[in-house]
Amino acid sequence: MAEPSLKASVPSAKAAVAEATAVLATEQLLSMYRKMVLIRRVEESLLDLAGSGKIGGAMHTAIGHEGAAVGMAAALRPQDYLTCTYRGHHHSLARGMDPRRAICEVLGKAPGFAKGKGGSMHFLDPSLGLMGANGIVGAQVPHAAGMALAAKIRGDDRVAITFFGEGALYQGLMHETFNMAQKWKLPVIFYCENNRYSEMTPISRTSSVAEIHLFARAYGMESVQIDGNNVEVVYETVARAAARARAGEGPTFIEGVTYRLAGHMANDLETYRSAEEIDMQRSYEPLTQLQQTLLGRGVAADLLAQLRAEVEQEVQSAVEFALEAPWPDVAEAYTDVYKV
Ligand SMILES: Cc1ncc(C[n+]2csc(CCOP(=O)(O)OP(=O)(O)O)c2C)c(N)n1
Repeated sequence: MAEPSLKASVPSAKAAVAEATAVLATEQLLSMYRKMVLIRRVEESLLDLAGSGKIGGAMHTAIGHEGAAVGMAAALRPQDYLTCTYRGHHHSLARGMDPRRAICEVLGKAPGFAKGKGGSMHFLDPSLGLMGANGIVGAQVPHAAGMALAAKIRGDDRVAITFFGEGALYQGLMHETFNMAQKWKLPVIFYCENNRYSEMTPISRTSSVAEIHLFARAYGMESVQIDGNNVEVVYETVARAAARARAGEGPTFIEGVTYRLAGHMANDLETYRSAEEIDMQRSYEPLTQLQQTLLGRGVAADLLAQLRAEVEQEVQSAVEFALEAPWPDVAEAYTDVYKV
């Protein structure tokens, strides 16, 4: 089976959201670009730290997925719920997590948002609507549906969005969730970041359908495949899905086709794909696409370079802060721990 081509998906995505929101102002796009550069540089720095042995445990980056996170954050309200996978740094940073506290958390340092006890795979901050990343493939999806059910019962017009990879679609609990979410018309958005690999296995070897958003149609759910690397398309599609959810029209399944430019996890040897394949994807990746859009709108290349330099400084100082930050007190091992 052929893998979905990012290029081929673009026209259908544009058509699918034709009636959606107004075109984003250049100022908004610049602020999205800044966020995407920030996420990219934080994750590249984390990979460097992992390479030098400073990070314990597994760490998954989302380099190449920034369009999904930043488009989502711009389209939703700050109080809307979000759940995601172990690959969740980008969603959290896009929703406004302080990079210093994020890096501290990954390093296991005390100023981390979970006092360094959650680490890379358990990002959360309820004050930002981040209700938890999850290391169990698919587990965060019914959680989001539950939050959507709670919002519906309370009648407070909050929406829940949940991110997952295409590999999660073969878990039974996903399908149980899709069925009930559609039946109960829950205000939830199912966003699949289809990066075309589940760990080291390409989608051509795992999926029985070429366009995986079609799984949702079996439950009568509205679904669409989009270019997940185009932040404007992501923004428009999520905004439209959120408007449907708030209007009581139920869930939407979005398949955002993307590509993971780094390994499945830090120190992945990447023996399962070629350097040519990765290089070919660089012309479609989210930062390249948005940069082209901004230059096309007459934004000066110097302004973009200045913005990148500012972000560089911010990330470097966040890394220094985290490296110098204290470790948690030993007594912390006994706090926030529950037994049943
Ligand atoms: C229930 C469960 N089974 C297996 C694993 C091991 N595992 C971790 S990541 C992963 C691949 C998931 O691929 P995908 O859903 O496409 O997400 P991606 O990692 O590409 O973002 C697997 C099988 C797990 N964490 N949980």
